[in-house]
Order: sequence, then C-alpha cells, then structure tokens
Amino acid sequence: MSSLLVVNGPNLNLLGQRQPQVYGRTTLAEIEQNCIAHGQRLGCEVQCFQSNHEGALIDALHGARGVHDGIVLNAGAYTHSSIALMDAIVSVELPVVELHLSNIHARESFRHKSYIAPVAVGQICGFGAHGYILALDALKAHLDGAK
Ligand code: CA2
Repeated sequence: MSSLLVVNGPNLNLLGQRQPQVYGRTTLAEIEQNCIAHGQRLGCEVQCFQSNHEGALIDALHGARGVHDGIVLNAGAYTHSSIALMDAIVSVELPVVELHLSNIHARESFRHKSYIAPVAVGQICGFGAHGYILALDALKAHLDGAK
C-alpha cells in the first residue's frame, strides 16, 4: 500500500477562519480528514502535517524519505521565496505534487513565481479545497505509472 504525505505550510492552519473569499470556508482539519478518506478510496495511507516554520517543513520533507512514497505540498507563501524548500524536495528524491487553493497565476505577480514548480511532478491550483483530492489522484496515478 502506498503512503502519501500531505504537507501544508504557513498560515494554512487558519483556513476557514479568515479570508473565506480567497481560500474558502473549509478548515484545515476538514481538508485533512477529506485527504485521509480519499486515501482510503485510493487504497493509500495518507498522513498530514502542517507547520508555520520553514525548518519544520524541511524536516518533514527529509523525514518522508523511506517512509512515504510521495508528497502533496502546499508550501503557502514559502512557494514564492524558499530555495531551501526547493533544495529539500530535490534531496528527498520523492515525487511532489505542488498544490494551491487559489489560482496563483491570476493573483499578484509575486505569486506567479514558484520555486517548487521546477522540482515538482506538476502543479494544481485554483480549485480550492477540492484541489487536495485532485493532487492525491495525480500523485497516485504518477506512482502507479512509475511502477
Ligand atoms: O492558494 C494557496 O494555497 C496559497 O499557497 C496560500 C498562501 C499564499 O501565500 C500562496 O500564494 C497561495 C497563503 C495561505 C494563507 O492562508 C490563510 C488562510 C486563512 C486566512 C488567512 C490566510
């Protein structure tokens, strides 16, 4: 059975509580429960992790090696700034699907740049909380295709 890790970055613990017009009304706890339930439908174990700290996110990526088969990553604003996260993704040699609730390409120009995209399998954005389900489907299909 494949094991998938869903990682959420800074401020995403506030989902559903602030800025619902941008990020929707679904809480992070609900997203994580939906991911675990969808993992069961896919025949995968899903674990979830969130941190507001760049180093903790890097530690979580490092810890995924040998434990999980792939990662869904919403790095939040670190997407647009963190070469360290990009290096961590390369170092773990696991497939990463980049995920954003909002369509980052339709927002401010500073959100158009992603340090994650060049080292990810692909990017899903703009579909709100449902994007996590799409990302898990994409990651599972990628892993099945690599077998
Ligand atoms: O659209 C996404 O998923 C983002 O990764 C969200 C980040 C943003 O910096 C990225 O450009 C796109 C921001 C997450 C902030 O989350 C909040 C949730 C509720 C209330 C306030 C912030």
